[in-house]
Amino acid sequence: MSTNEQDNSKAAPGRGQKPSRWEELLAATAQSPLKADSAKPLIALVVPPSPFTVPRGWGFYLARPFEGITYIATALTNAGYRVKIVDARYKPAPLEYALAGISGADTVGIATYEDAFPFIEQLASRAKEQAPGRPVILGGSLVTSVPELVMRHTRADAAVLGEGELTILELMAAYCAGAGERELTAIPGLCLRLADGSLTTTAPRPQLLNLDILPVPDFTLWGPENAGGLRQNIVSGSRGCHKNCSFCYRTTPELGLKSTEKLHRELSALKERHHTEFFQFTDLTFTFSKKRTLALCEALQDLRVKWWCMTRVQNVDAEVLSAMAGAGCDQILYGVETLSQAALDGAQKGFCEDETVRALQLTRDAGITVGAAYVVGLPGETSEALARAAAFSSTLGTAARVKYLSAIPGTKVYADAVAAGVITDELAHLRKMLARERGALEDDFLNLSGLPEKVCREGYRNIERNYVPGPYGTAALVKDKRAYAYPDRPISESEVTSVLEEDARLCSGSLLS
Ligand code: B12
Ligand code: SF4
Repeated sequence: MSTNEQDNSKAAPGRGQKPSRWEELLAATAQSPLKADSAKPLIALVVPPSPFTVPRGWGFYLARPFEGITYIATALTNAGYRVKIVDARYKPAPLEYALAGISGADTVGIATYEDAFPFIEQLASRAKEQAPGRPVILGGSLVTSVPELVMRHTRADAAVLGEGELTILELMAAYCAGAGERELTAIPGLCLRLADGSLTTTAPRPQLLNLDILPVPDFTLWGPENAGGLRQNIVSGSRGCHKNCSFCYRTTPELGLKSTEKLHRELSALKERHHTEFFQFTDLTFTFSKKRTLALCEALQDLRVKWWCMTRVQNVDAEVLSAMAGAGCDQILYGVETLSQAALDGAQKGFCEDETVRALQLTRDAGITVGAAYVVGLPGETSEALARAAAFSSTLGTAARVKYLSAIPGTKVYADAVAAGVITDELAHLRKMLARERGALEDDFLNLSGLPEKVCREGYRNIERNYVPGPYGTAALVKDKRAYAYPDRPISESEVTSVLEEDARLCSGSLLS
């Protein structure tokens, strides 16, 4: 979509329907949270570890609180439940850490990511051994994309599919009321294990289009070590994406929006609470509407924070980029993916190289760091296009990320790979292939390009050589963030060193150092 097309934000708030009881509860408790009720279950929410790595300067992105689980925890806390986040990332013995963390909890929730299946299946099983009658609930992108597969091979009782805030409130209320199977199967948005061991998927829950009813995510629920170090916050103004690229899975396929006012209030509160100097927006297409982007930039301008976002090359023009630069935009990551037109068309990207060049040039001219994400291994990739991508990324398209093609469950690439017999065992794909993917040159990968593996690996390496440092990749970049947000409180040299050390630790084993 071009930036001049119709403003989709009109579609957002509520569609004129009467809010459900659970929407009302979510919105009301966001305004006036209920006191913790000791009669209600204690819910432990587990965040699994990940082998995933990132280039230098992006380490904070791996270590900061994930937004999804924070929303779940906040919605439950506001409704009076006692919640404990058990963050198993970067722990020497993650399974033991998680098991100790959930002991004593009345309900266990596990966030599922594409690369964490072995941990999830072990934890669900051990959690049931620890307390057989205690509900174990899965949620997040992996179980949403392949619910039956994941539920069949774990011992979880229920899976919350898609957006979780309303479903988890309704499910927990049902558990508290001692609901039976008839009541549970009437709750939308679930995959449930029934008493006879069979699985049933309930009616889909419509996605929230009006995100203004969400609470401000309470990152302090992650505990003091995280709450104290939130100078970078991972946030979003929207959920979903209206495109459907062949390799990309969206937990929320429709576009849900926060209003500019809500986002401004939320970011101001987070800046105030955590001394935030940098926001990482996870919106899938930040600039999908020109009108909305200009309004957001106006709101962001007076916040005095640097920020990063992702978008499509077709969704920017000089006016938008100039407004973004003026509002503190530090870097934009574009999904360039490949310079082969056949591969772009096969992936349903819907743009061409000229549009990429135009967007990247305009971004550079606006004074914003250009980031480009590439995928190696798509059908239609050519060695000539890979060589051009490397040359291109050394000039205009400065690479920020290159990854091999991955068959992510729920995508066309995945369905095609299963249909064509490239993936013969879906469970093995989850347990082995995906669980080992680090986002690094040495990864095993799905090569649908028809090119020899060696050519793909060389193409990857040549693009990677041109990495632009991530937002916290050098001392100058670290200083720049603080100076912009807090001009009267310069960062000390020792803090700069500790930021760079954290980054090096999290990105270790990764490419660029
Ligand atoms: C930010 C991000 C990351 C960051 C995380 C940083 C951070 N600190 O948050 C990093 C860089 C680490 C990352 C890494 C990877 N990511 Co990622 N990432 C995202 C991204 C852009 C945003 C996630 C987010 O915060 N969304 C906003 C929140 C509100 O939504 P949500 O997470 O879906 O949470 C909701 C529901 O899922 C549910 N829910 C979530 N957890 C739980 C838990 C329980 C118990 C319950 C009940 C409900 C529930 O309720 C939440 C609120 O509604 C998404 C795309 C997207 N926009 O969703 C991809 C995405 C989640 N990532 C994806 C992938 C594949 C990966 C990687 C495996 C790398 C890869 N191969 O590309 C790695 C490893 C993941 C990991 N274990 O960390 C895929 C997942 C696909 C799939 N089928 O599993 C997605 C959907 C991107 C895509 N389009 O392909 N990622
Ligand atoms: S790759 Fe980007 S544009 Fe395509 S569906 Fe995913 S988020 Fe949307």
